[in-house]
Amino acid sequence: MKRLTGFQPTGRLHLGNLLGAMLPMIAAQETNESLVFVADLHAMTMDHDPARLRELTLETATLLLAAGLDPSRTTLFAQSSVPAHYELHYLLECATGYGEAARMIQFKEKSARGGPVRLSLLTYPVLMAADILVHDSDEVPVGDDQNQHLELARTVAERFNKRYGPTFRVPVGVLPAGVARVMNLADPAAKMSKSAAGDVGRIGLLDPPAKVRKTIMRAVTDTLGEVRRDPVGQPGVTNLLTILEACGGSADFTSYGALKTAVADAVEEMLAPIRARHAELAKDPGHVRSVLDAGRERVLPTAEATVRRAKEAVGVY
Ligand code: AQP
Repeated sequence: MKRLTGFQPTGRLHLGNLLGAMLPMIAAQETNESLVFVADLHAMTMDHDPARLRELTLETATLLLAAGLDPSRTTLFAQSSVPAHYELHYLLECATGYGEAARMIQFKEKSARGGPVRLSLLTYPVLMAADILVHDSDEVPVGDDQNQHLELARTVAERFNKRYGPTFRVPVGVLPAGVARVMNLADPAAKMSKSAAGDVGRIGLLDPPAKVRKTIMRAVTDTLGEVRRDPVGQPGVTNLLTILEACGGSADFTSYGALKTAVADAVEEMLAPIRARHAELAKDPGHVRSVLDAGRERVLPTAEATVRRAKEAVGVY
C-alpha cells in the first residue's frame, strides 16, 4: 500500500503535527510504502515571504528526519521540485467545476477573513488532488478538516477515468493512527496551529525546554478541580491528558499542578532527542537537501508516467 502525507511549511512544526501526523507516519514506515512531501506550493495560497518559505521548507524536512523519518524506507521530497504536481493540477482543473471548489469549507473560511484572496486558495484542493493522484497513492491519512478535499480528489479522479478512460488509481482516506487533535494550551477550543498569529499556547518542536514547561504550566484548565476526560466540560484537562498519554505517560493525579508537571516531563522527554538530532542535522543543510533531491529522483518516473497517461487521455501533446 502506498501512503502519501504532506506537511505545509506555513509555520514551524508543533506538538500537534508530531503527535497527530509525524509519529504515526514514522510508525507506519515499518509496514507501508510511504511518500512524504513538504507542501511548499500549498504554503503560497496565503500571503508569504519567499525567504521564510525557503527556510521553513528546509526546517520541516530537517525536523521530519530528526523525528525518525528513515529516508531509506520513506521517500521525502519537496512538492515544488516535482513539476508533475502542477502539470497534473492544470489537467485536473479542467475536470473540476468552479462550484465544487468554491463549496470547500476551508476556502469559505479563509477567504472570509478579509484582505486579498489568491486564486490558488480556491484551486488548492485541485492541487491536493494532483498531489495524491500523480503518485498512484492508495491511502491518504486525513483528519476531519481534510476529508472534504480528499472526497473532491476521489470525485475528480472517478470523473476523469469515466470520461477519458482508466487513468488514475482512486485513493481511499484512512484515519490517522495518532492523536486526532491537539488543542491550543491557552485556548482549548482551538486546535494547535502553525499559522495562528503569535505562539501563545503552542508548543513548537524546537522551543527551548523552559518555554515548553512554562506553556504547559500555564495551560488553561477550569475550576472543577477534577482530573478526568470530558472534552465538552473540561477541554483543557482532557487535552493535557491526551498529550500525556500520547507521550507515553499515564495519569493518576488529583491536582492540576501535578498533572501539568507530569505532562511537562513527558513532553520534554519526547522533544529532547528530536531537538538534539535536529541540531546535528541543521549543521549540514547540504545533507538534508541531498535527501530531498534523492526523494525527488525516486518519485519522478511514476509521477511523469501519470502525467503522460493523463495528457494522452485528454488529447494534448
Ligand atoms: N493540532 C493538531 N493536532 C493533531 N494533528 C494535527 N495536524 C495539524 N495540526 C494538528 C496534522 O499535521 C499534519 C500536517 O498538517 P499540515 O501541514 O497539513 O497543516 P494543517 O493540518 O493545516 O495544520 P497546522 O499544522 O496547524 O497548519 P496551519 O496553521 O497552516 O493550518 C496533518 O496530518 C494534520 O492533520
